[in-house]
Amino acid sequence: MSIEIPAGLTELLQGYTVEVLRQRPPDLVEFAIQYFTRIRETRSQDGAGAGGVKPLGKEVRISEGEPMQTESNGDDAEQDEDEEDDDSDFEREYPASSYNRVRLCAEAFNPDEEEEDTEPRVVHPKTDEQRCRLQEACLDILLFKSLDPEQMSQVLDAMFEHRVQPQEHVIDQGDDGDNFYVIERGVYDILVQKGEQNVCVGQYNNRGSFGELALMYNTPRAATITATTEGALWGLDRVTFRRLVLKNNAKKRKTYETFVESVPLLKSLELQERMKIVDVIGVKNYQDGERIITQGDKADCFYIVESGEVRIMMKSKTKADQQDNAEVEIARCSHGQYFGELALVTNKPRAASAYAVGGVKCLIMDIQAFERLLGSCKEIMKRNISHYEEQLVALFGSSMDLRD
Ligand code: 1OR
Ligand code: 1OR
Repeated sequence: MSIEIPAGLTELLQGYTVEVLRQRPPDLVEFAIQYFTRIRETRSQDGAGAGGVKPLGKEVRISEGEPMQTESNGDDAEQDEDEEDDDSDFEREYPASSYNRVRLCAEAFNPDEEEEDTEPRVVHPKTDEQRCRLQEACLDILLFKSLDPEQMSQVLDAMFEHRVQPQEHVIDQGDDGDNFYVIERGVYDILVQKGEQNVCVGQYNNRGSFGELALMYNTPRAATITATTEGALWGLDRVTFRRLVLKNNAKKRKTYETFVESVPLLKSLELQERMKIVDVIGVKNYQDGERIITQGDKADCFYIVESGEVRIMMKSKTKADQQDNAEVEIARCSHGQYFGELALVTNKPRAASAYAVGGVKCLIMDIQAFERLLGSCKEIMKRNISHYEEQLVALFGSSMDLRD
């Protein structure tokens, strides 16, 4: 008995499989419903038959509550009109929630492909005063550190201000990811569901950023973020984030794959885990003599030396030296070595200062990524911390405990 394979079946299933592999959705059935619904919709608009399956490779804009302008060159004008027509038909038939889900899953930007950048740009107009505040807030955002000036300018154009009220849920765990957020001000709790309860696992205090994971990996939101004070955030839509930041991350992975493999601390991690570290690190250059860490400061970052040398200095404990605030050199870190872990592990202020010796390049990770990705490396760090304590006694004759 021979079984005839219906025309179009292979292409249909192949298309679905490719999208699954590209986007790695958490729920295959849900994704299949959205994928095939979208195909049926496209087909009925095109009047195409079962064989006319269109790849879902085009990014679709997600509309924000805030006013948004899109900039496009003349060539895109007609295409934009078509897109608007498509959207309104589509919206009529599908309720908003499922519509957004389909839109989120419909995008299939593959950062490894050098695609031509033809999408209309998102631009939220800003006053000079807003732009100044935004630039200030973005200065230390690690994910933006490797963007070139043109990409950074597109990011700034696309960001929109979002004022928050105390108790507001900016992100709810389990939701689809819509925006990435940069903090201008305000305190935000990070809550993770454990059993029936939402447990607070950390906090952002007037700086930093969040909401990158769902956008990077096409996963549901991994945590709930609530404002505990009034605050101001800057949002960046998913499509722009993926187009600019993910594209850059693909380059970062290529550049740093071999380096992170050579870092002794990260040896025990799986390749996938090391790549996730690369995804969230920022790269920063320091000039000779520049201070990287200041003893006594509150800590929110961890550092790995990519190139150059870092001198670790501690305020001396002798009376004479204390008076003129003298520092003594206690250690040096070079290629592949790390520093700035102690304060993160002990939850204390920085135990020493760090200075660049010549030009230095460091990979920097924020405390949330450190907690999330380096949990399994903490034992190694703790072992090294006991060496610090021995050295401290030898150097200063002090039995000060660096941990509590
Ligand atoms: P997202 O898009 O998943 C929630 O939306 C955001 O919370 C997430 O991106 C991160 O930006 C941020 N685990 C997961 N997400 C976290 C965490 C975190 N901290 C901040 N976010 N952990 C806490 C580490 C202090 C690990 C918890 C087990
Ligand atoms: P941190 O977050 O406290 C300063 O910021 C960093 O200097 C610290 O993390 C370590 O990464 C690094 N004692 C304390 N911190 C040290 C030491 C150290 N060496 C490097 N750091 N000792 C030197 C041991 C060779 C003992 C003190 C005399």
